[in-house]
Amino acid sequence: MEDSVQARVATLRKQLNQYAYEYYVEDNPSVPDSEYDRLMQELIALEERHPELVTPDSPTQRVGGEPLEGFKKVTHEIPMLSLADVFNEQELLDFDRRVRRAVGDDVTYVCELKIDGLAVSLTYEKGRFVLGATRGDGTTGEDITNNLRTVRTLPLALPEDIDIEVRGEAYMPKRSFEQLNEERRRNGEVPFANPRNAAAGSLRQLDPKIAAKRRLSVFLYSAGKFDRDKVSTHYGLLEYIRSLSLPVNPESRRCRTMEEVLAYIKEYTEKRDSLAYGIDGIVIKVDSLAQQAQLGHTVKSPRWMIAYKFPAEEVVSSLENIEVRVGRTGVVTPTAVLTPVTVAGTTVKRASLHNEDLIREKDLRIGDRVVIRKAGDIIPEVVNVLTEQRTGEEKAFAMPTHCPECGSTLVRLEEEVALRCINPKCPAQIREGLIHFVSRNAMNIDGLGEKVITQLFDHQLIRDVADLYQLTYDDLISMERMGDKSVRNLLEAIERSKQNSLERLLFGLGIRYIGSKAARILAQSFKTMDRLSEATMEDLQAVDEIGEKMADSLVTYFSKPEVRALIEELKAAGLNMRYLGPDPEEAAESESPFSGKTVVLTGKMQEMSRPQAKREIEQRGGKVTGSVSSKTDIVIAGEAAGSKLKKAQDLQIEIWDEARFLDALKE
Ligand code: 0OX
Repeated sequence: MEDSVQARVATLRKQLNQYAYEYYVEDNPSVPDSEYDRLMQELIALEERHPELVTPDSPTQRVGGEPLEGFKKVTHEIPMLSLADVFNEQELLDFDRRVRRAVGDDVTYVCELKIDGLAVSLTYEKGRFVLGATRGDGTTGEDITNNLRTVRTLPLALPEDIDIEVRGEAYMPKRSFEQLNEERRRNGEVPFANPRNAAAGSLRQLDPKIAAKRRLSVFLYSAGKFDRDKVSTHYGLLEYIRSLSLPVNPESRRCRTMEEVLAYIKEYTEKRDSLAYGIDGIVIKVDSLAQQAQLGHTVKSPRWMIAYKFPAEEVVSSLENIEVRVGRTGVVTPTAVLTPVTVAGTTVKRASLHNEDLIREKDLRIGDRVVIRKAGDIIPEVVNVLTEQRTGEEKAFAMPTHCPECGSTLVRLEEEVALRCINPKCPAQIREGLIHFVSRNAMNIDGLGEKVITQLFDHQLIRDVADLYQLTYDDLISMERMGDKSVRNLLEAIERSKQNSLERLLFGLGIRYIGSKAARILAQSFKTMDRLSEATMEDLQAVDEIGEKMADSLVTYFSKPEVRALIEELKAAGLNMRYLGPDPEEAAESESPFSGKTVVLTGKMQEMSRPQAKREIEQRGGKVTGSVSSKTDIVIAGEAAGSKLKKAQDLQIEIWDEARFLDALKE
């Protein structure tokens, strides 16, 4: 091969890297896009002709590699510590005092923006990007090299052949976040709650092609292993990292006094909204590396730095209405319908009001101006009412005494805050029950979602689950947005569902306390619907994991004549009533969102007591523990969740609200 090809390839890569840096990092391109594209095409063509010249750090290789099966674990040789938080000026001054007591009065700080993303580590060997990892629990993270490769602002090769591990925050710029969510809404996908979740979700994609489309970015602010002789201050380290053409946030500043630190905080509290990326506070670090070493660190975080967290963003909106919804189990929940407002990066239109007590405590009236905030920056809540802005036109709200759908008297069961409609014939409960019956982890009838069920129900084509099996082509074609093809597919899906194994049907029937795992255990133990429906309390409780409450619920359920009639009807329609399940171990592993997960419950839930929630999770293969740690997979936050929720946020653990939890139980 001619030397000239090799030389040309090298020149092209150098030029492309330079232009990409100007474009993505400096936001100041020196050539038009067309020139960049032309050079890229030339490089692609040369590499196609000479595949032996392709290297992993070539700018053509941002999206290489096939989807992974799972992420490999990465051990951080130097642990990735986290930040200690303070929430007010006083705590900040206390920090300063502690620092001065330890190292004397000659202290300079560096103030940085606290980027709202997730911590990552990037390893370069001989100047080449070889490994990208998440922080994980600080000791062990996940290998997300292929996804980080797709981040345009990260060079795949450094200008020097050095070994260095740099650390920083991966984030999704506000604009990219909005575009992504718009697209997701258009495609009928659930939008991300905030840019941090979107960034985390993108970096945890097994297919790098998806990450590549997500337009992530990174700011680097520290180093793991590197040649420490290079620098003696944190600010010097930032400059050094920047000199390696790695992206460093430009807003960092040395501050020589606490007045300057406070001025920096004030300045960026005001500039916050105009930045292209989300920040959730300011990080204050001791500048001198010698002083940092003197201060050391606790198990969790360095003593030489602190994060000042901005107070949760609060905005004002109007309470347009309070809607009341009846769920499958009859629980009635009030929801605030708000004039849409942006809070902490996303649009909020509704907020759960949980129950009547909360409405009374806050004295909420329809038409009120209300303060909204997101608990833990995630779950929208109404903080209080601006009573001084009342005009007198506001209308007091009273929870209905009767079910809004069936008119029967609502009751408050013992030990429950929630109101319930206990009419088993309540159309709302029946409709929700039908939606549950066809859902993925129950009968899994594709093409039969909430909208179609509601239409069929409103047209009185279905009143119970047996009616689903009597639907005809003519019934379905008359529904909105149902064409010939979708009707045929749907009929096929309904037909297919008749062959489901017994546990799906059992779960789908929505028997109280019988989640998908209990349904599977029952199906495995009793094998047929007939045997199960004849089982006594003793027979049922003899099964491991079936307690008194479940047994009682089953006996009561099967003793009802209308249940017996329904089961006969389903039999006559040709539904399978036997357990066909394969390997029970395997099935138990794969199907619940809780299998193998460690879950922490915090705050007060409306629909379920804590012990019940615990049981539901355990029935689905999850473990419930009392405190949040890096081993926690999910934190379920009810109302007024406190320090555990905060800790979960700090550790970047997945947080669910009650609605999401209840949905997951249905799965
Ligand atoms: C940020 C940010 C996070 C250094 C050692 C422990 C924390 N989110 O922007 N962490 C750090 O510092 C590390 N700095 C930041 N700017």
